[in-house]
Amino acid sequence: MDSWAACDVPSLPGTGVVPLVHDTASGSRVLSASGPTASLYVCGITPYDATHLGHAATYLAFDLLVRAWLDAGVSVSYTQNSTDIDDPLLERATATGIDWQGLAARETALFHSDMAALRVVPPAHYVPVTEAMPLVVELIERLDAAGATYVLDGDVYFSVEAAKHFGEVSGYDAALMRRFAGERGGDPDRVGKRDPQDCLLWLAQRPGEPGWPSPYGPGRPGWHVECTAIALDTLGPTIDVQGGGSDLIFPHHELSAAEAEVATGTWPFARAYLHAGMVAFEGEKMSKSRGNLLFVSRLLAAGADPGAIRLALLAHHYRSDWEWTGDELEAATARLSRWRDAVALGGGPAASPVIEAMRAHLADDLDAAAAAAAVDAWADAALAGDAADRTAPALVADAVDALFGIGLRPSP
Ligand code: 5CA
Ligand code: ZN
Repeated sequence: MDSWAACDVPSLPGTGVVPLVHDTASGSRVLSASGPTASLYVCGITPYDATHLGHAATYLAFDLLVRAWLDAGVSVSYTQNSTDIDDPLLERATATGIDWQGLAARETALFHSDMAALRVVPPAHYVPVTEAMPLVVELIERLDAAGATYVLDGDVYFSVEAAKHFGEVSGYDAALMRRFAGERGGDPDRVGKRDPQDCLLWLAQRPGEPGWPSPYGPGRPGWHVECTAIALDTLGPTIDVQGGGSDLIFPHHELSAAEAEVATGTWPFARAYLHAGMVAFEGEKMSKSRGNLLFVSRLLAAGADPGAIRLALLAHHYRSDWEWTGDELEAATARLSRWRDAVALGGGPAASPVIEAMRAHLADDLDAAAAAAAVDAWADAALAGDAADRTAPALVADAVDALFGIGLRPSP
């Protein structure tokens, strides 16, 4: 499937810095790219209710990384999936009387238009799981050949015992694993499983549900194996960064890594695992299942500036959990117009210290809030008439555009 429309990313004078990022697995900072090309796999949406501000915050976090890489002269190979067949999507389709394909197509289109409006650099590979069935089946066959699968009442399971490094992505103990597996789409208590953490690879077709052909009979994939298959196919056995929100640490990223380890015989699957914090609203994590959602499309339709939405979200460190209160957008809109006023003056303090400060803060585990404070300081000085370097406004506008994805010039 095509990704959303690309946006221009200006190049800046000098050279950017490859960010150090916090890796969940090691708990330490690691260099985000290991060579001239960085590979990135970010888990995509399950398209039944898109795009809420929590989704947007997570995808913007990875957009900061992509933009920092581009600024540092690193080429980016970026894949995102779409979980366009899964239990919650089928349940929502049934509840609303829409067929599941129509629901997925509608919400995917909305997600793409939101991402384009927010000027998120699109992934080169955008792969819905319904377009990846042969890859998934091939991966299950590899796991089967490795002796890591078993069948339970017609469903095929992955045996975590086969993965030596199982548990090393999350570092969670057995009790926490069990709890999160139960809360996040797993079936730790299903009778007959060899280990509570064994996960579904292939779910035999249920009455009234769609199914795809496989050597195990018609059915559909389990959740984790879709991302493993799509990542291995598009990015190779070892990727630089796997990302998503912190609710994907376990079981999703743990099990994806375990499957990849058994299939390829290599470890780690990702050199760094990056996880964005959870955005809450009305006291709880914003989530489709709870229904406490604020949609990007509604804010845009109500006249919000996409740059202000970006700035509101980027004002929080990507790893922190925080709550949207409603004041963020107003504050970001005021901040953005101050930046735009400063750029429109036609002169200001020199740009290079601002650009270097933005780069240094973003290289420090994507500290966008600190980078934005550097722009504030420049704008304050420009508005106070402190200096009149006539080249500075255009360069600062380019830096905010390239590194933050926010336009400061009036649209033509
Ligand atoms: N399709 C799977 C991944 S393969 C999935 O988790 N889909 S999702 O639609 O539920 O979430 C998409 C992304 O948004 C995930 O990275 C998830 O961690 C993130 N996300 C969901 N809710 C929030 C939230 N409230 N705050 C921040 N990020 C969130
Ligand atoms: Zn995923």
